[in-house]
Amino acid sequence: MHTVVQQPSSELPTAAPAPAGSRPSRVKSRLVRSGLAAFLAVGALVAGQATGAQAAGTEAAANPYERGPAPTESSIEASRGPYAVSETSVSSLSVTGFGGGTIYYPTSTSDGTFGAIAISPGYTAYQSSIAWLGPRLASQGFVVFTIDTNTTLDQPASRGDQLLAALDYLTSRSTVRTRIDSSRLGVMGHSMGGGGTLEAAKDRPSLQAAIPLTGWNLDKTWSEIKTPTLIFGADGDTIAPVASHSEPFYTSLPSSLDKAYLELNGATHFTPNSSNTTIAKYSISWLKRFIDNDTRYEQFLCPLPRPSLSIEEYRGNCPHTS
Ligand code: 856
Repeated sequence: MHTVVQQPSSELPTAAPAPAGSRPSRVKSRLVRSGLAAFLAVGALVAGQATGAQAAGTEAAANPYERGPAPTESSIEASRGPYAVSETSVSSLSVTGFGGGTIYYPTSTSDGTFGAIAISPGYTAYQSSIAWLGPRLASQGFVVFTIDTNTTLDQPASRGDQLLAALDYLTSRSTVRTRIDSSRLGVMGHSMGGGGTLEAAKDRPSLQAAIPLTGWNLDKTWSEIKTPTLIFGADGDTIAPVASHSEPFYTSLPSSLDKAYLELNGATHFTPNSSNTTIAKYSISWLKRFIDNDTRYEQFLCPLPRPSLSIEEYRGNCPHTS
């Protein structure tokens, strides 16, 4: 059973899409070359001269992908963010390449387009097992697609393909496609879905963020990945022990890549199956930083979080400021 809280209207206005092929991490350099940037720079110059508040030519370009108010520790720990969320169910009978799912999205069309994320459940599991992430992340300003897989026994490589098929459906055919910036996409998944998250990132380097949650994969080497990746492990995981899964995954990622490893304290393989403030807080920060290029969230990622009641260990190389 599904509830359509609100169907989006395709007639409602949306913001102009991002320039084709643009990547948030390269926003500044691209803008500098563009006519739009020249216009903005002249505007900034004139404004600076008029007010005397800004030296000529030094105004930074605003981030066109920033959504929502400035974050605080409590805003990223809260059970809901600033955006009201609607949802719509996608039948498995209406799609190919994955098993359908539920799309959670900000109800408002006043803030332009949003980045989007597909999330896969684990072996033998359904979208219900990761459903808490739908409204939790969408309310912060993302379109979130929690999917079912074709069969619950599908392996990580297949789950990776299915995450990509779900993103393609989301951006090309779904009822919310006009609300999405198709250049700003990410993937997440639990267990074998986390293994699939790594597979998807390897196969599609244009993805802007990847987050495996207690990921499971027989392949331990991911040096080909170009996508900023945050790996969650759990200290008490006996199904995907960190020593043979999340830790080697993290270590194998290139040191030149924006990457991080967060080992949850007092946690099990199934901790990502219920609402978890630590998973939400750092996932939101990572998605905002790399899908929205929103450096306001860097404060939660750098300096690296210290061990705490919820964090057994954190490793990372800190986002390189654009
Ligand atoms: C929830 C992944 C040999 O591999 C396993 O036993 C195994 C078991 C479960 C999962 C998984 O995805 O669990 C998530 O169903 C591997």
